[in-house]
Amino acid sequence: MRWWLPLQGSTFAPEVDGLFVAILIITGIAFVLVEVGLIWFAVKYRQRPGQKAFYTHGNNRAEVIWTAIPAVTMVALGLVSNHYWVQMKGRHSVPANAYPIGIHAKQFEWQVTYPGADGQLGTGDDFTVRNQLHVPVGRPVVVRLSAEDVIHSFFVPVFRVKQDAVPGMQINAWFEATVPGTYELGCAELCGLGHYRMRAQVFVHTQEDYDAWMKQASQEASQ
Ligand SMILES: [Cu+2]
Repeated sequence: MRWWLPLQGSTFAPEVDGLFVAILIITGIAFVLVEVGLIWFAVKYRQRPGQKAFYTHGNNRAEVIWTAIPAVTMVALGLVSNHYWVQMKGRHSVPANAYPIGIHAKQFEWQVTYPGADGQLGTGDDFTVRNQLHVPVGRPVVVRLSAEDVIHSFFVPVFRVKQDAVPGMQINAWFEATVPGTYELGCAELCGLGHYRMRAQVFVHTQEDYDAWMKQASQEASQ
């Protein structure tokens, strides 16, 4: 039983989780310090008989310190996360050898188009399967996302990949699966009444199994 984050199923997962935990620890420390200070001051300076309130501007040095530390922390986190962002979502981030799969989102299903034997989308041997995303393990995959009607969001938690699919646009999202198994793809954008059932299964295969599945599925599709 997993009580914390989902399985780390792609090359992105350790980096995303590392950043998540780092931010959680930093904000956790800040939270504890601020709350302890709040309670400490509320008790220490509570109203007591004979004690008179007085006006104070505050303390310049303390203000500079508690502004500078969060500012530097934010910039550092921004730089680190930008490094990961460029890897995952940067304009030139998709590896040249990535295996292409088309995903068309519509109310309320995922239409997954496979490139067939030639490994190329947009050719005669392409075929489409509903609500099943099959990918090979250990190989970069690029999904070409489009939407039929409204904005949907392609979200595979084990890959730590989430990308909106927007009508009128084709958006590329890439990942490299690392652990064979069966996982979940969900729509992460409230897209209508059937949003809750807009989900698909993700099958991560070894290359051998993937080739066998591809052969069988393309035969079934052509019949
Ligand atoms: Cu949706």
